[in-house]
Amino acid sequence: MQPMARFLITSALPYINGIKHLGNLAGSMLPADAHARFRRLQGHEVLFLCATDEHGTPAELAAAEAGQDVRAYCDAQFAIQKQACDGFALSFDHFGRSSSPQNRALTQAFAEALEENGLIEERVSKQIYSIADGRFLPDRYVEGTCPKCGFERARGDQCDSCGSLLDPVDLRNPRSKISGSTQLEVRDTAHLFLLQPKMQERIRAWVDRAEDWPSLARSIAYKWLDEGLIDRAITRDLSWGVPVLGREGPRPGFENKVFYVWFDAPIEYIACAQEAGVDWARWWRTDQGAGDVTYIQFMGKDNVAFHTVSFPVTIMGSNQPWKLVDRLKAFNWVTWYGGKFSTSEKRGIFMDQALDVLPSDCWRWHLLANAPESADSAFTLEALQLGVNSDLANVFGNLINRITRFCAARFESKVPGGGAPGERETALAQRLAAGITALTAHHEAMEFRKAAAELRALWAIGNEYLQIAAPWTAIKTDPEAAALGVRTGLNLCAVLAILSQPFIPDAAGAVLDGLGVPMKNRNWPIASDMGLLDALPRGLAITPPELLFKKIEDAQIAQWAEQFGAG
Ligand code: B3M
Ligand code: ZN
Repeated sequence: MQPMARFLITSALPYINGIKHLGNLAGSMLPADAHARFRRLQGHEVLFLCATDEHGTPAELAAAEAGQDVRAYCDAQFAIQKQACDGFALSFDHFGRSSSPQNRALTQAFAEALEENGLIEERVSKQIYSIADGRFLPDRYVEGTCPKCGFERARGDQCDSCGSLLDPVDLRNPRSKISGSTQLEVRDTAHLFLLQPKMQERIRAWVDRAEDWPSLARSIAYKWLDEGLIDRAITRDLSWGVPVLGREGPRPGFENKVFYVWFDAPIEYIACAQEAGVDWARWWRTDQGAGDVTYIQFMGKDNVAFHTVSFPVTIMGSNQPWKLVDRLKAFNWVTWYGGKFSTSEKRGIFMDQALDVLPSDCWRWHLLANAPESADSAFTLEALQLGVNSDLANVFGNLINRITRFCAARFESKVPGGGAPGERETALAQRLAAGITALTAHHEAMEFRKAAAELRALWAIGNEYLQIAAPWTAIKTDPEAAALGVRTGLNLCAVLAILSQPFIPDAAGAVLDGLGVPMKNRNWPIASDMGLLDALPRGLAITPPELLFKKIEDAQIAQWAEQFGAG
């Protein structure tokens, strides 16, 4: 057994506005969960954190649209998202909220440290002021005609029609998104700027050392460094967010401003550990024990720059001993029938809808086995059907079903004694050992597609073994051989269920319950353990699990295609 290590694992924080779609799930929370489960099964100490990302203009706008106070809106959305995460068996040690008091205090403390270190500067810039609303308007609160293409509902930050990045002062016929008023003028206003160029060399030296990062993450980080970091405004004209402090109370001139959402959101990774009520400094402060922690982050590729450059600027710029990310797993997109999943356009399948039509394990298996690792991955209902019907129902489910039912019918539901392992069992044990070695390596490398392929192959050897051992035939002539086949088959099912836990925890748990495997014996097996196929005590009573996976019928696919607008 390798010595116990400590893993801090975070998933990108889902935005609060609206329940997440399967693309969000597949590109951060779900693989992070599979990895956290794997590391726990190996016996390591894990702290797995996620939270809702609650600040920013989209949250304010969504609350306004729902006619709700923004805090009440966030409370309700948090409850909905938490329930969906529980439904997918995401095993967070804590699911927090970036609007927590802990994050507010920590964000303000980081800003103070950065300012003391000469990395924050107050600057005056020009911004649109709405006379009717009595306030400055952040980019997305201004709408108008795109100066490039003439689209009439372009947002201040970007035109949704031609994709141009815009500055709100460039819009023609600008109006306030809050009141619709066109009584706007350009006024001077102060913002805090983070002087990222001063940190450029330190960040580059750190990325140079980060040899463990996958190439997607490193190349994105270098792209930003090569283009040159820029001074970045880290405050916004909003009321919902972390207030900007001065020496005593609000910072003068910043009474109606808060920190930019991307400034406080990553700090929530730390605050979340504080919210969790654990000894958070042991995980986050290298002067208080976090030096031996391996910190792994999971995220979609659009988040990589914020995690490899912006957040490290905050952390390193504080000159305080915070833990930095060690390994970073970035994902491409899951696409939906040629387009993108989209929350704003309600395109695709959302987490709550998914659970209404299929158990979470079916989604988990399909999404992890097709994780968008080296390229975008196209989601189709037909591929979902195939994965569930052939991998889960025909191969894994069928194996468990056949052997446990046969044991119930012919061996009084008890693990039989009798019969001595021969060549067939030795060959099986060797194949199993090789499979465990490969599967472990894929999990350690966070290669989810490869891990799924290896697991699928191991399920298949179970059926192959039973095909040859054929205890249902042997029982007529050679009860000892039948007993051996059943015992080996049951043990194999137990090992396979243990190995399946990171992917399909519910079904794996049901199998292990049925086989009477106590919790303490569900840990990740050691490949060289030659006793794996004879671990269940002889005479142990088993209960065949209920049907593990129901096949998906063509009619259901047709119905879901209609319901979710597929094709
Ligand atoms: N809220 C999620 C996204 O871009 C964004 C991640 C924050 S991680 C600190 O999908
Ligand atoms: Zn345009």
